[in-house]
Formats: sequence, structure tokens, C-alpha cells
Amino acid sequence: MALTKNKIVLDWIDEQIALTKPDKVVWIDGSEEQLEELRKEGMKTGEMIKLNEEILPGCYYHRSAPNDVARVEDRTFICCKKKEDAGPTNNWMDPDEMRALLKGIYDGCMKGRTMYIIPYSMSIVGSPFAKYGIEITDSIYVVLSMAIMTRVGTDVYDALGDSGDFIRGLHSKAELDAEKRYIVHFPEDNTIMSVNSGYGGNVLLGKKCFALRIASYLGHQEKWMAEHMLILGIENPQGEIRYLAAAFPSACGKTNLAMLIPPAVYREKGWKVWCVGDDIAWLRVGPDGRLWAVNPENGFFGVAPGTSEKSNPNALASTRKNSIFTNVVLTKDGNVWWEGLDKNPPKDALNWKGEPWDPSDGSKGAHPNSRFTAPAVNCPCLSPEFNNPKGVPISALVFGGRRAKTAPLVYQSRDWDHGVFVGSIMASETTAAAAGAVGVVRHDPMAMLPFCGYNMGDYWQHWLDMGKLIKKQPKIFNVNWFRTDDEGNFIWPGFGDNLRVLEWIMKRCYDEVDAAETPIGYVPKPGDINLEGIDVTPEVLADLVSVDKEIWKGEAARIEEFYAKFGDKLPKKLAEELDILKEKLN
Ligand code: OXD
Ligand code: MN
Repeated sequence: MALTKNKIVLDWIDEQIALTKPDKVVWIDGSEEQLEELRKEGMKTGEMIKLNEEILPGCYYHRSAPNDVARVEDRTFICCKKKEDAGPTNNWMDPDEMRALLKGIYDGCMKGRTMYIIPYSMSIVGSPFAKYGIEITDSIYVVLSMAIMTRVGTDVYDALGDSGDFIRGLHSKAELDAEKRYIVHFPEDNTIMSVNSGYGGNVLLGKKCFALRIASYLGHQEKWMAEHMLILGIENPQGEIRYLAAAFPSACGKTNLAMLIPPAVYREKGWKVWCVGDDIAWLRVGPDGRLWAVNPENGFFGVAPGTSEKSNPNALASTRKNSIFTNVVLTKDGNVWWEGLDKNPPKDALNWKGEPWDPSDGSKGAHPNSRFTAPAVNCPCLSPEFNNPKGVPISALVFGGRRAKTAPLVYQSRDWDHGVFVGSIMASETTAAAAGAVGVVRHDPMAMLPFCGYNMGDYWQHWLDMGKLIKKQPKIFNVNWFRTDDEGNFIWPGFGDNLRVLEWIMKRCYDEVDAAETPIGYVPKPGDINLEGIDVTPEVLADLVSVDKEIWKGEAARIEEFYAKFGDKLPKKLAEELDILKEKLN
């Protein structure tokens, strides 16, 4: 029975039923009883495997098809009326043409299947940040994962009333045909259509599709920002908590930074880190003129490989109950394993494809982009502000990438506009989170290259414009944990020790420490980053924050080439910033 009388919702759903022709329609109400029924149903169909209740209570295992294990950027489209509004970094097709093409693919795709209708909210229902969505899907995995990642429930219909202000999402696994896989956004119609995939990043429509691509478009219209950023609070020994939001490309350690455990010398003094979010931040100017952030999600969709008791105990703890694991190793006793969890790969286990796996044959047991979907409430360092509808005030915005040489450990922009420039020139080595080559350096402005729902040039201008609306602007920084020595080893220890860098960042925000000027911005002075208890000498640190003018001249040339793609859409201010950089390098 329909759970709403909203005519706009009902009409839209009727249209999708007529198109996809399911055998049965189930309205999801978000109740535990209904979800439990679906888990049972998923076990019958094989979509879900129950894990060992003693080891991993309430946890399930799911495999996606071997050809369907990552986001597909080449099949992801922004379909707005004018091509130039999608810009040079997005795939575009005329919306009518795309709708016609998709109609053929969706026609009858749910015959013999059940359609699930999921009402969900990004951010807290009724809060000033909240935006609502309805996802239609034929996948139980999607329903169960959306119930972890977002706030699913009938209160969404109450909040909507008879309004049509919701994001329409239609997902079908269809035949999982990679040739007919499309992840399509119609920002001008608040619509997302995803077909022929079952991989989380392509099908949990609240996440990348809504909370970044559609939301970035809405933020541009409505004067707020949707960013690919973690949010964390740093509590100092005086008990004061200062917040930052940080953008890193996919699989570059956002979850690790967001859940950082301070090194022993900091812990002893009373430092703590609180996680507000690990992937997405929605940012608005508050009545006090500061920038306020919420994490619109309700769970973590983290990369499993490399997550361990050592690298990220908080993330691991988050996965110990009521979580879903995808494409990891499944052990005989109903446990999970992945590369980097520990040094004891299990015997007689199944690999991510479901095949018997022999760890000694050199093959990977878990897919490099295998994931966990874990409820945020499980996280031991979850911020007490996580459910605060007002969000948290942001003192610093941090950009970062994976760069072996160019970027120093940390530098601060000279001002907001220069900070926008710093974000716009971000580049990083690619990772397994998206299909395609791994380890290739590509420009990934603000870590939003695959997620910006409109022309990136307009997006940069929006950043510049937002700077004018924020009376008390956060300071903007860039970090790089990944500089390597001549043998390719990381020089900076990373993980918990990154707090040493965050401490300097916060001190800069509150005028508590000086800095040295370089052609690219301000870097720490020797002695201003606390090296107590680590094996990094002041000389090594000096090297880590050094700026090699010759390397940067090459970088400036690459930026110029990248900027050229944007033609008239490149904000003048950013062209000026590039000129300033070039001057300073001479
Ligand atoms: C993610 C991604 O899943 O960025 O967060 O790919
Ligand atoms: Mn991400």
C-alpha cells in the first residue's frame, strides 16, 4: 500500500512502474521488521550471505558482478539542456536523447522482480540542511545499504507534504550489462537514473549521485556548497574543539584521517579527534557569518583493503556489527578478510569472485576496491555533534592529493581566492575507486572531478563568490602525506601522526604560529611542527616542506594546459592567480 498521498510522488512512481513493469511493488518504511524480512529474502535469492553472528553480529556479505566493482566515470553523464553547462570534465548528452535511450534499456527491466521504493533524507529530516530523495530499485542490497548510509523512513513523506521538492532516483540492475551501464544525472529535473550496475558507488543514489553531483548543482543555485570532504573536530588539552573539512580524491585516506587516533604523546596530553564525516560535506554560511558543515550521510562506505587495527582501528570497529561487506574474502566460518587486515590470510576461503582462494598463489583475495558499509553510530570517535542539525563551524578547509614529489607536506594559501586556486590545481595519482588505470597523475580539482554536477569553471566561480558571502572565512590549506624518497618510500609516517600537521593548521587559523613564505604559499617554519616521538628529523621535515621551483614551473605549465580546457568559463581571478604563481617562480 502506498505510504504517501503526495500526488507528485505517486504520479512519478506510476510512471516508473509503467516503464519497468515489476511483478510486485514494496514501499520501504525503514522499520527494523521490514529490513529483517528483506535480509531473509536476500539470503534466499543469494544476494546477501549472513556472516557469523558470534563474530560479526548483524553483518552480511554481498558480491557484485566481476565486471561491476567500481564507479564507471566514462559511463556517468550530466544531462542538462546546454552542453556547456556540463563543461569539459563531464560526459554530456542531450536530455531528450538520453531519456529515449534509457527508456529502451529500462523498458520491462523489472519483469519477474520486485520494485522497492525507498524514501530517504540526506542530513537530518527537518533540518535546514536536509534534502529528500526517493530511490526506486530492484536490489535488496541497495535497500539494505541505503538504510545504513542514509536516513530512511516515512518521516521523509511527512516532511515533504505535498511538495515535489525531492530527488527522483531510478535504479535497476537490469542485466548488469557493462555495455548498457549508465549513471545519468538530469540536474535541471532533480532526477538520477542508474542502470545495469550493482556496485555501491553507482547505485546508492543518495551518495555520489545526489549528495555530490545533484547537490553541487543545487548548491550553485541556492548559494551553498556540496563537497567531497571529510569533517573532523580536533579537541585540544583545554577541551576546545576546532573543526576542519578536507577534500582528497577517492581512496586517498579520507576515512583514515577522519577517524585518526592521536599519537601517544598527544593522547597523553588529552588531544582527541572526533569524526563528523568521512566523505561528503554540505556547507552553508551561518547567521554568525561563519561556514557551517554537516555530513549528509548516516554511514561509511569505506575501502576495506588496508583497513586494520593499526591503520584505522575506529573504522574497523565501525564494521563489527550491522554492516555489509562487498567483494572481500569470505572465510569458511563466516568471517571476512582483506589484504592489509593482518598478516594471516585465511585458508579454505573464497575470494571476491566466490572462487576457492589460495593465498600463496599471489592473487588478491579481496578486490582492491572492496568495501564495507557501516552505520556511523558504530564509530567509537563519532562526534557528539554528528546529529546536530546546525552542523559544526569550520575553521580550516584542506585540500590534498597523492603526489610523489611536487606538493609539500603542508602549505597555506595567502587568502580565500588563492585558496580556491590551490583547490583548482589539485592533482593526484588515480586509485582503484574508479574503473581504469591506477597510479596516473590527473587533475582533480577540489577532489570533485568525477562529482561536479555542472561546469567546473562555474563551480570555481561559485567558490570565489561564496568567499564573499562568508564573513569569517576559513583558512585554506593543501597537504600531501605521500611524498616519496628516491627509493619510492613514503617519507612522512602519516596516519595518526598527521595530527601534527593538523595542529599547525589549526594554530595558523587562530594566529598562534608564524609561517615562512614560498612562491606557492606559507609553509611551517622549522620547529613549528611537533616531531616529539617520531623518527623524522628537522632536516627531513625541512625537505618535506621545501618547494622546488623547477618542478613547480613544470606544474604551472600543466595547470595552464588544464585551465585552457575551460575557455571563457575559467574565472579571471584564477587566471590571475596562475600569473602570480608564474611570477613568483621566476
Ligand atoms: C567513494 C569514492 O566511494 O570516492 O567515496 O569513490
Ligand atoms: Mn568519496
